[in-house]
Amino acid sequence: MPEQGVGQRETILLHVTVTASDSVQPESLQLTSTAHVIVVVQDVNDNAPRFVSGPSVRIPEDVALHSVVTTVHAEDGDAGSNGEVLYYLNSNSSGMFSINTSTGEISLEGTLDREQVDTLTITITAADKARPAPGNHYESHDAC
Ligand SMILES: [Ca+2]
Ligand SMILES: [Ca+2]
Repeated sequence: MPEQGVGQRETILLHVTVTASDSVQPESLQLTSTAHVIVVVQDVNDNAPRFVSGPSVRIPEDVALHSVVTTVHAEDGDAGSNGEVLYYLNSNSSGMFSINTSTGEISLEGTLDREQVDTLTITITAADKARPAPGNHYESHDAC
């Protein structure tokens, strides 16, 4: 099997052979039956998304409204929906920014004025799509 991506490593195929035999003696008279059982080890959501994008970005104050100013990215080592990441902006963005929940693209939604405010801090949360949500599978990330 070829090497798979991080998100797919959690599914492993184990091939087990089960042999049933009776205990008649001598052994040459024993009857046996063999079954092949495939055991599929399913993924458990034991990885939280981890941000791999930088914690800060510099943007010019005249950047156009609604344009993408940066993209955040988090990785999750689990398989399927356990490893698919969604991004959320916390309330501290004050309407200045919006985020694409699927891609992590952050767009400018308000007018910047460096002479008034030269650093903005917003908090982004990455959460995987595991259901039901266990509550400890996401982390927050500050971007300036
Ligand atoms: Ca896992
Ligand atoms: Ca996960």
